Amino acid sequence: MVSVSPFCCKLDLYLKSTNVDYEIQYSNFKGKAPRGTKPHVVSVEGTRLGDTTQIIRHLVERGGIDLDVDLDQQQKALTHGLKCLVENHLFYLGMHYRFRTKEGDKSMQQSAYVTLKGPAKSAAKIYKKKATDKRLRGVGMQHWTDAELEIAFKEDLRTISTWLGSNTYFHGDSLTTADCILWGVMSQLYFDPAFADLGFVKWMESDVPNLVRYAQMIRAKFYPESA
Ligand SMILES: N[C@@H](CCC(=O)N[C@@H](CS)C(=O)NCC(=O)O)C(=O)O
Repeated sequence: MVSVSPFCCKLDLYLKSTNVDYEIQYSNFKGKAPRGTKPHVVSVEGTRLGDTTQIIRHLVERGGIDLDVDLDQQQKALTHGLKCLVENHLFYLGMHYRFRTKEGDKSMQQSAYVTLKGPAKSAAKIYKKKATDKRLRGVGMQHWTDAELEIAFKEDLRTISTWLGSNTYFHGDSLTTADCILWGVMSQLYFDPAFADLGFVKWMESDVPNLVRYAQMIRAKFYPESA
């Protein structure tokens, strides 16, 4: 996958599907990120922009392709609902599994931390664990039990699966911003080995097979090199 960050994968699919000319630069640190989060972009004029929603809005306002131009009000409202669920709820549950479980830690060792060595690696792990605790505290999830976290995680995925139904893309036959949002999270939940080790991939295959089919379709179409 392009990144272990769902927001980076979301933005990557948006840029790829709207034919923006871009180059990815990886960093373990946030550097000069204007919103303090990854991803951020630097325009050809040197302007730095952060937050995927703001970046996409900025590009559309500057004449970029608006993937949502043909959506009606109800579909736009559903995209907003999906975004809130994915980015303000499911994302935190994913963070829990990635940074607060041994399966998540093992997967990070093999991917994101792979370029770090010795003290830098330990520092990154401690920082991530602390940052995750802080972010989960902010949304009231820090002290949820394992069972509560799992119920919430599965409920989110069942809801998205119901919305998706038998559609090819989230809103039907064409890719829209909703797909960038959904791919962002599915690129992690279905393809990161941590979620297979936690037993969630098996669960997805039996309980939300349309989401699995969807994730495989997006990967085959837009990321054939990793399929
Ligand atoms: N609303 C932001 C959220 C971005 C975000 O939370 N990114 C995470 C990485 S997935 C981040 O940078 N967390 C802070 C950190 O890693 O220190 C967006 O849409 O870009």
